[in-house]
Order: sequence, then structure tokens, then C-alpha cells
Amino acid sequence: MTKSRPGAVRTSAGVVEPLATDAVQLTGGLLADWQRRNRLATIPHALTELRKAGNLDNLRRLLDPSAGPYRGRYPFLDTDIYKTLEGLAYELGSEDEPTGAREFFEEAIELLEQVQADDGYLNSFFQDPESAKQPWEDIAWGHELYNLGHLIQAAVAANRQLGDARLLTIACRFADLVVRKFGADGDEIVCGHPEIEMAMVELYRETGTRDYLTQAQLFVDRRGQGNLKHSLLPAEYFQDNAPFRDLPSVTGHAVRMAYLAAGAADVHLETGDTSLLVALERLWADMVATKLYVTGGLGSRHSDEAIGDRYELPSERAYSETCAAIATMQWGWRMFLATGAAKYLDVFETVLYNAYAVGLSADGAAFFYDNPLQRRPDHEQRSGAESGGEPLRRSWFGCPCCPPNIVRWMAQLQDYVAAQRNGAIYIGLYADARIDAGAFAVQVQTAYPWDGEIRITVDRAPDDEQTLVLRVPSWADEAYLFVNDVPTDDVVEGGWLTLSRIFAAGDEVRLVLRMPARAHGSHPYLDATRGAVAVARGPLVYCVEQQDVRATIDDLLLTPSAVAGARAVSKPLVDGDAVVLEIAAGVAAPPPDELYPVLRDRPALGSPDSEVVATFVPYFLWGNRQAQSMRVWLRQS
Ligand code: FUB
Ligand code: ZN
Repeated sequence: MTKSRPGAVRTSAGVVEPLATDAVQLTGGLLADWQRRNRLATIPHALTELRKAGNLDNLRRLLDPSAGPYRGRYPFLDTDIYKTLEGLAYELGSEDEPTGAREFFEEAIELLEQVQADDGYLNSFFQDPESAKQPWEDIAWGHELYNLGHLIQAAVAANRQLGDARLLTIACRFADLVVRKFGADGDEIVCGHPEIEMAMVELYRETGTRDYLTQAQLFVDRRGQGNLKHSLLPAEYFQDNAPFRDLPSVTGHAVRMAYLAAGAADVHLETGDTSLLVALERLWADMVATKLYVTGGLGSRHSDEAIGDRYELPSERAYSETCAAIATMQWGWRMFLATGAAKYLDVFETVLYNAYAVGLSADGAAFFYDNPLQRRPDHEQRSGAESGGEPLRRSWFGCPCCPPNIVRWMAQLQDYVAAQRNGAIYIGLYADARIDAGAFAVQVQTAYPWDGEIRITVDRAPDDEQTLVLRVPSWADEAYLFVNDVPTDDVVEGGWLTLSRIFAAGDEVRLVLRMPARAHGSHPYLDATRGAVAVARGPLVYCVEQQDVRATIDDLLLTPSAVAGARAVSKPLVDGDAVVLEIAAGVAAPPPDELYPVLRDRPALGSPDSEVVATFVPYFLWGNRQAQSMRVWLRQS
């Protein structure tokens, strides 16, 4: 069976090629549960919130100005519609199609068709006759091309997943305007918020119109030429402080940085420009070595939503925006396509199960915008993004970029599970799934990420040799492979186990990744968590919440061996079963009152006064019960 609907990224230009979206079906387990929750809870919730917040009304009032003033503060509120439409494109027509989805989809498209200007321009904020600003007047802050980027991604998804070209027509008209205005002979601008770059490349992939690729390339190449003028924010915020290839490190606003890098990776994929790949590999390596949280989160500062300096990774003030997590995965996926290297998927997976997943509540209807790694008992700032609101996740935001980003990302998770290279199937993420790559089709069964055993049954195989390539995550010190219960002597190379055989239907490949709990320390320059211990098991980072321990969590003391001896127990937690870790922790005596005691000798790390069994829960599930204190990093004894 030939699979036909390309996923979010369609390229055959890399080392590895994505599979079509309908070639991979998530059939069970955590990722499928997330997708179901997206359909049943998050999407209906998002549609209600979007209607309540007036996003569609902002378009509607362009047809009928008596409908009231522009709703919201920002010029990018159309993107929340676009991100939602992108998610809906995957879900319309599904067995459990989200309630209200079709109506919203039709209504939004009809409005967009009606309000698009004759020259193709489209933005409800700037088209507003009462707007204080004219189109293109404020390139640094106006977000007009960021808006177009999300429109294009929604349009491509609708065309690919539904065969519905209406949004694509709208997007192409706007994109053509941009090519005319800002192409090789046009104004040499770049948008203050990258996003347009990867979208324009995808539009090229979808339509074959090379101008779109050239435009994306121009936007990458023009950065760092001092194009952006903004009185309040520094050039770094916009990644305009240096040409992309010369950026010393990932810098500035986290989401902007990672979207830009993902777009540059797309440009590299289609043009073969190796100078871009060299820069991207360097920036990625530097980010992983110095700027990512243990959860995979990116962005250390609330101020300017910025990435921050190397090793500046405070726990309680981590920004780690949910959108930055999605952007990091988009970048990582393209790096994998470009190079075939497993290390990009290692980071992708860490981000997915931790920095990203924590952004959504277990019931699918509340969101973190910023994702701290510690919450103190007397925490006062209720949300890093906005004042007021609940102490934990919120149902929506005045700047609601993250929730609809989650909607679209959940809907397209299957696009990131597997890939192919010269007919070989690469499995990068483990989940219950059917993977159908044409003549060769397999089924994956696993309880991953709760358990490290993965069974892959061959459904269909041709008579000649086929290759299955399985990622062995970097955390897996021990990996065992069996074919029809016979151990193989294949060795892990660069994070991959490659199995070339003549397979027959019914053959079973079993990969066993040992998954003990492990203790992580941090680099000595990382002052915020130096000497502390974080707990992980498989791809999941764990944390401790106050309600699960009969001692103050600030007094808990861990040793690496206590972590290694953790008891992994599957039990009901919040909204289903989860593996929690029971760890014998020391409890320090209450500390002295002095904030800065005089040191007479080398201070002891802390010795336990007593012991307690502390239950650690997956970080992504924290904050789903009563608001209490939480820690990822604990003291070491
Ligand atoms: O500026 C648009 C979006 O709003 C950014 O990506 C988020 O960080 C938030 O600032
Ligand atoms: Zn966001």
C-alpha cells in the first residue's frame, strides 16, 4: 500500500526522509493517549477559548466595524487561529472528530477568504481601520511575516491532510505579495519574529514554486545586518546581532531563536548550503552543552523571554516556554533529517516528554506558559507570562501562543516517530504504532516510556533483504536485541542498532533498553544546581512534590546510589497509571537561620538526620493536584 499524505515536513533532500503522515499510526500508549486527549479535551477547549477571546471576531469586524473594537493586545492573534487550523487539519474526519471542529474550520476559512486584501495582505490587527499602525510600518514588532508563517503551515497541512486547497490559495496570495515586496529586488527586511523561514520552505515543497525557497534563504541571509530597529529591545532579542552563520551561540528570545534555526535547517536541506549546516551543528552542540535545562527546556530568563548566558539555568525562574520546546523539537527533527544523527532525536525525546509535555494539564484543558523546575512553598508570582491567574496551569492567556501550539503539535506527533533512508525504516520514537513504509510494514508494541521493552512485529515484507534501524537513546547503558527470541550480536553505532535481514511476516524483533533510575549532576559552572541531584528514568525526568513526602522537600538529601536503588512502581496518578519512583532519601536537620553563615572550613554537603521514602513523579505530571512546592533538583548528601 502506498502511503499518500505527507506530514508536516516533506523533504527528500536530506540524509533521512520523513514518512508520510498516514504511514505511521499511533495505536496505543502514552502518545496515542495524548492525541486522543487533544481531540476530546484540548481542541474543544481551545475552540471555546478562541471564540471567547475574540480571535475570529477580529477578522469579522473587518467586514462589519460595528462589531466592536479589536480584541486583545497583540498583532499576532491570528496565529492562534492558524495553529489551531493546522491541528484541525489532522483531526477532521477522524473517528472522534473534536466537537465544533468542522464549524470552526469552515467559519475561519470563510472569514479569511473574505477579509484578505486585494493585494494578498492579511492581518486583522493592521487591517483594522482604527489601528494606530499601518501594514509593514513596524517590521520589528508587527509580526506580520510570523503571522504569514503560521498561515502557510496551516494551509500546507489542510492541503496535505484534507486535500483542501482553500487556505493554500490564501497563503500563496499573501506569500506572493511578500516575494514582490521583499524578494531579491525588494526591501531588504527581515521579520522581528522568525517563523516565516521554515514556512516558506514548506510552501516551496508543497507548490514547487522556487521563489518561496529563495525568499526563505534571503530572510536567513539578511539577518544580522542591523535591519531591525527597535527602541526597547536589543538586537540579540531578534537574532539580528550577527549574521546567522556567525552567531556565537543560541541567543535572544528563545522561540525566535529556535524557529530561525529550524528555518535555516530547512533552507540547508533544500539548497545544500553546507555553511548553514556547519553553523547549525555548532549552535546546537553549544546549546546542548551549555543552555538547555535537564528537561530539554530552552530559555532561562523571564526578562525578554530570553535564552540567557551559558550555564545560566536557574530552576525556580526557568522560563522554558512551551513554544520554545516545540521550536526546539522542530529544529532537532530537521537536523536529524539533514544528518541522520540519533543525537538530535535524543534531545527531541527529552523535550517531548518533559519540557513540552509539562505545558499541558492531565485533563488537557490548562496550560503552563513558562515551565519552572522548582516551585517554592511561598511562590507569589502566579504566572511568569502574565500577572494574576491561578498558581498552576491556566485555562488560557492574554498572549496565548502556547496552547494552540500544543494543539497542532499533539495532532502531528506521528510525523516524528519514524523515517526512511534508502528503503530502511528508522524508528526514532517508541510507541504503540503501525508503520507502513510500502512493501515493508511493522507493528510496534511497547509500554514506553514507562518500560524499555519494545516489540516490533513484521506485518509485511518483500522477499529481499530489508533494514530496520532502531534508536538506542543515549541514556540506555544496556540495550539487548533479539530476533524471534534469539539474541543478536548487532552493535550500537552512533546511537543506532541496524538490523538487515530477509524478514518474513510474523517475525518479531525485540529491543530491550534497561531503564534503571539514574542520578544526574550538573556542570560545575552551572551555579544554580551545582552539587545537586536530579532523578531520571528512561526519557522521563522526575520531580518531587511536597504532598508525596513526609518531610520538607527542601531538606531531602539524595545520593546517586539511593537513586539507583529506586523502586519503580506503576500506580494510578492524576489521570491514569504512571510509573513513580520510591527513593530512600535522607532528611537533613532543619538548617540554621543565617542566610550567609561565616565559613570556617569546607562546608559539608549535608548529612541526614533521619530517612524517609520519597515518591518521585514524572515531571510532566507535576502540578495536577493541589498547588504545593516542587523540586527537580535536590540536595546531595
Ligand atoms: O511574539 C509571539 C509569541 O508570543 C512568542 O513566540 C512568544 O514567546 C510570545 O512572546
Ligand atoms: Zn508560547
